[in-house]
Amino acid sequence: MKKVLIAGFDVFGDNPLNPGLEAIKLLESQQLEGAEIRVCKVPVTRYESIDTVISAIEAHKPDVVLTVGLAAGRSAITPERVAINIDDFRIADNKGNQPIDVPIVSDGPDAYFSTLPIKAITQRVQERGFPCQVSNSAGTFVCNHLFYGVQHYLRNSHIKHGFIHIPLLPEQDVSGTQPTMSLENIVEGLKIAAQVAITCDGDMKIGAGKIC
Ligand code: PCA
Repeated sequence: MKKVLIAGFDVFGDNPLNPGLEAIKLLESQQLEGAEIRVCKVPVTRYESIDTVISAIEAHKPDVVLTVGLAAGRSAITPERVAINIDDFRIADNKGNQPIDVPIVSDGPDAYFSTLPIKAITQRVQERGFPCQVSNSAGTFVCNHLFYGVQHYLRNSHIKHGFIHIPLLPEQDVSGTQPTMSLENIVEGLKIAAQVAITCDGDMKIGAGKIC
């Protein structure tokens, strides 16, 4: 039986909830077709986040790793295309670190692409009725940091990995001014993404480009 590790971030900043954390609590007991789900809670802290996911990879030996975090302001599930080798934190992480323009891996390449089939995931999630779009920037905070660090660790491995940002939960926007997605839909979308990643060899060549 194949295994998918889904790693969700803990709470951070002034958000009392992280939908990534809430999603992994529900995903822990769920099953995919032909694959089991393992989950891992990730601290929103430079390097500790990477070490936590590497330890979970070593413990569970998954075929696919999905790392998941909140992107407030987004209206869709967004598989990230690329991780860049820079930390430029607009706010401090949960241990007070706030690096500005510091490489994550000093001698690492400028960027790594996701090894998930991001186009196939996007198409399948949309077909099942959930908003989903390829994103071309995971930002420069701990999500990008984790995405880059895990991809660097997996650079010579057959384990597929990529980062997926998800929207706020409805209860996180009591002013009603931000886009949100229900936890049920987020969980369903992540399950579809995991199933596609387990099943798909390579990706689909379909356009998802943006003009700025
Ligand atoms: N989102 C933040 C870090 C943790 C999370 O869930 C980010 O996008 O960097």
